[in-house]
Amino acid sequence: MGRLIVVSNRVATPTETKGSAGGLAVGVFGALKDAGGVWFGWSGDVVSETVANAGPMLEQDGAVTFATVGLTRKDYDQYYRGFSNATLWPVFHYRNDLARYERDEYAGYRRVNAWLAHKLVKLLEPDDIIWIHDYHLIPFAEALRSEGVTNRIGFFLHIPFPAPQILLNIPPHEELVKSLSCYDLLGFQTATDQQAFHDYVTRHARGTVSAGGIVEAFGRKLRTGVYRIGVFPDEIAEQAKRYESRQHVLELKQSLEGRKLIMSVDRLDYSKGLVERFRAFELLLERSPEWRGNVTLVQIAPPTRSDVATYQKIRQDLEYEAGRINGRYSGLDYTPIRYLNQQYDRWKLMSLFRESQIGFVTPLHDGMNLVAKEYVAAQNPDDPGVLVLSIFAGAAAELSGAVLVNPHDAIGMCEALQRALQMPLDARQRRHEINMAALRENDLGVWRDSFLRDLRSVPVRRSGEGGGHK
Ligand code: ADQ
Repeated sequence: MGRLIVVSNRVATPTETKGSAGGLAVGVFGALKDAGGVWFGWSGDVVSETVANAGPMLEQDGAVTFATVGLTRKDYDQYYRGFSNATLWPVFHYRNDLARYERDEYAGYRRVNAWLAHKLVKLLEPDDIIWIHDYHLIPFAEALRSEGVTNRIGFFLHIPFPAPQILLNIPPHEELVKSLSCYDLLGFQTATDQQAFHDYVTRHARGTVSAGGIVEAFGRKLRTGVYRIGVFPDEIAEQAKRYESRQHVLELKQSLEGRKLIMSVDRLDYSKGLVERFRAFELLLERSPEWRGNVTLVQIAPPTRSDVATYQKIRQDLEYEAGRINGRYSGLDYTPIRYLNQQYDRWKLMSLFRESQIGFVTPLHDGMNLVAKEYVAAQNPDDPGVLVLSIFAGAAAELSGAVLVNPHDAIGMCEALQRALQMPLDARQRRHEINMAALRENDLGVWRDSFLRDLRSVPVRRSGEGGGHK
C-alpha cells in the first residue's frame, strides 16, 4: 500500500493531532499514521518572499511528515482572504449578496495553488495517493497534473456545493468545474451537494453522469461519491462524562441557579444563522413570559477571518442583538444571553453540552456541522438534551432524532424551543438513541476509510496521461 499525502489549507501541528484536537485533525492523522505519509499545507504564517520560497518546513512525527510553507502578504490577501473567503465561501453558502469577485484575487488563487503544488511534487513518490481538502484548493490537482503527476488524487469538499444557478455567479465557474474534473474522485458531504455538481456537469458542461457517480466532462472521466463526515461518538461521550465534575461545569451549574440551559457553539460566521437564532430566542421570551428568568442561552462563538469585512459586520450585528435582547429581558440576577467570543478546550465544550437541555444549531447553510453531532454524542443517555437543528445543515439528513427547524421561520424555531424544553424523558431518550445509532453507523473512521478505499480503487493513470485523461 502506498503512502498517503494529505493537502489542506491549514496543517494541524503534531500536538494538535493528539489529545483534544477537533474532528478532521484526528480523522486524517489516524489515516496518515496507518499508511505513513505527508501532511502538506500552509503553516498559518504570513512571511517574507525569501522565507516562503525557502519552505517547506519539515517536522517528523513517527511515519508522518508535517510539511508547511508560509504565505507572502500578497498571496494571503489574494488566495486566502480574497478568492477563497470573500468569493468561494459566501457563494458556496448561497450568500451572493456578501460575495465579491476580483480578477486579480482569482489569479492569485490559481497562482498560489500552482506554487503549492510545485512545492509538493518534490516530496511525492510514485505510488503515493493524494487527498486534497476543501475549497481553497480546487485547482490543486490540475496544477499537479500539469507537472506530470499521475498518482491517484481525490478531493473532499467540506462545504456545500451550490446549485448551478448560484455557481454561475462566480465568473470563472466553468474553469473551477474543469479544475475539479482533474481529480479521480470527488467527495461531497451530502447527496444534495453531489446532485448539484452533477447538474452543473450535465446542464452547463455538456458532460454525462452515469451509474455509480461516474462523470465524463471536459474530456475527462472521474468518480463522485457522498462521504458524510462524522465524529467518534463513544469517545466524546466518555470524555464529556469524565469532565462533568470539573470546576467549570460546577461553576456554570451554580450560576444557572436551576434555570434551563440552551447551548450554541459556532465559529463566528454569517453562514451559521446566529442572528436568526438570537431572534428566535427573543421570541420565546416575548411569547412565553413563563420562560423569562427561567432559561439561559449560552452562545460560544470565537471570531474567525476577522480581517474579512463581512466577518466584522456579523460580529457587530451579533453584539448589537445580544445587547438589545439582554437590555430588554435581563433582571438584576438574570442575563438571558451569555455571549462568549472565545475558543474553548474541546472536552470542556463537550461537558458543557452535557449539562444543557437543548443544543441549538441553526445554520443557514452548512456542509455538515460537526457541533450538532458532538452535541448528541456528549449527552447523558439517562437524561439527554434535545438537538434543535436546521434543515440546512448536512447533518440533518442523518440525525432524524433531532427537532428540525427552518432558520428563516422565527416562530417555528421558537415553537421548536418550547417543544424541546417541555419534552418528556422517554421521548428525549428515544430521539437520543436514534441519533446515537446514526453517529455510530457513520463515524469519522467510516468517512475516512470509505473515501480512501474508493480512491485506492480508481485505475491508475499511465504516464503521459497527467494533463487530460480519458
Ligand atoms: P466549520 O464551519 O468550522 O467546518 P463545524 O463542522 O461545526 O463547522 O466544525 C467546527 C469544529 O470546531 C467543531 O469540532 C467544534 O467543536 C469546534 N469549535 C467550534 N467553536 C469552538 C470553540 N469556541 N472552541 C473550541 N472549539 C470550537 C467546516 C464546514 C462544516 C463541516 C466541517 C467538517 O463548514 O460544514 O462539518 O468543516 O467537514
